[in-house]
Amino acid sequence: MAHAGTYFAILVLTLSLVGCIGADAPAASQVASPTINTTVTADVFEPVLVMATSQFNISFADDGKKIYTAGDGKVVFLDEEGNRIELVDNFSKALQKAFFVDIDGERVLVTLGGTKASLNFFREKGGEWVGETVWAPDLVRLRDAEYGDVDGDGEKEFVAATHDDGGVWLVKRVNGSWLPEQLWKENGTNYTHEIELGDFDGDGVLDIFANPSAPNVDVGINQPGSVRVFMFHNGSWKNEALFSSSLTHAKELLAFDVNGDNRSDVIAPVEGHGVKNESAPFGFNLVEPTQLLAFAYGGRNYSLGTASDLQCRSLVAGDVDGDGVQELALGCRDTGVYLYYKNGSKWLHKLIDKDSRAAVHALAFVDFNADGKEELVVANDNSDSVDVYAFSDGVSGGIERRRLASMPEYDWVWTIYPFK
Ligand SMILES: [Ca+2]
Ligand SMILES: [Ca+2]
Ligand SMILES: [Ca+2]
Ligand SMILES: [Ca+2]
Repeated sequence: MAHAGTYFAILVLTLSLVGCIGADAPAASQVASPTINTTVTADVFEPVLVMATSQFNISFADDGKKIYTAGDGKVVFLDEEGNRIELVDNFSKALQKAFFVDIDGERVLVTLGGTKASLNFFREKGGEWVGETVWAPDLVRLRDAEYGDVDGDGEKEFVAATHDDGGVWLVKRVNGSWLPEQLWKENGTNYTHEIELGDFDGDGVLDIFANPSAPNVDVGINQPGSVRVFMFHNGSWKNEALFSSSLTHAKELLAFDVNGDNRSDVIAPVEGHGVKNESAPFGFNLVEPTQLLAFAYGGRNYSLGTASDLQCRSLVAGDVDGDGVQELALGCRDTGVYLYYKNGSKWLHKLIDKDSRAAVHALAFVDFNADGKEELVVANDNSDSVDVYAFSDGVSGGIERRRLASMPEYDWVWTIYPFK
């Protein structure tokens, strides 16, 4: 990781956001001017995690009621001891995602704006970090994006989800500019929450999974939605609904080969339904639990089990015991974090921490000590911490939790990725 240390020594020096190319480039006054905060005291900072967060500033009304005001969006880099460097982006108040991609052999940090829709790149150039906003449509929230070749022309593109218009977009590079093309649009109030890429039909080209829904409503209240797959065949886009309901929806998707046929399926934690009851735990009587459903090519569907929670909005895959078979971790709002694992052909699950709580409950699998067994990183926004869970003896063995870092009160972590 010596290289990463160098990398961040440089990052601390300077960071400026310049240049805007492509369609819908923002006006100069909209360009971000990120600043750096650091708590790092060591000479070399070797990050292991990159997180996208949104910060809320709290004030109080005359009647004592808390008023939440969105502060700056932040990219937070953490090392193994919980030291951090923060990249503060005042362009968008809530960063929805921060992740690294390889563009022409260059490692680029990509961020998504959640209060002013924007797709931003950060690159190291001649010892300085330079930012570039490549797409800033006249929309509020860019909720998710993935990077891959979904039309089989040999060039990767971004596939983005917007809350506005329930949109699914391609942002393709044409003659050096990143140009948007809208693949899906719903009525102006609908949201698309998540993009995943996987080869659904097995033709060797990545396909797009997305989940448009009616706009967000209160916890436990019905919100219709669908899970769709978009496939590029013979020069044109086709899409179909794999799941559709007038009662419920899923905020999260994961591309994953559930049935082992080497085609990517898509897993959706379809949200539960509750009735408000102030004296019940978490304020609800659960009527329908969250269901972990998987959809495969050819109309085959699978149930991986349920979670006794209204909403579970983070799902990741990793190998906790190093046997080459991936397990799944699911972060739920009120009841904790669950591990789903295969036992023969059956999926079983267990609750690994009933006290971890968060609306987003961002998760990541990371192999901290490179022993082939992945640890689970959990953003517990309720206790303002980032925690690491190690599985000492496989899926049925003990679980050790350690607190990696404390987070500011009222910050939300939206995504966590390994730095590598
Ligand atoms: Ca392409
Ligand atoms: Ca395909
Ligand atoms: Ca499959
Ligand atoms: Ca495993």
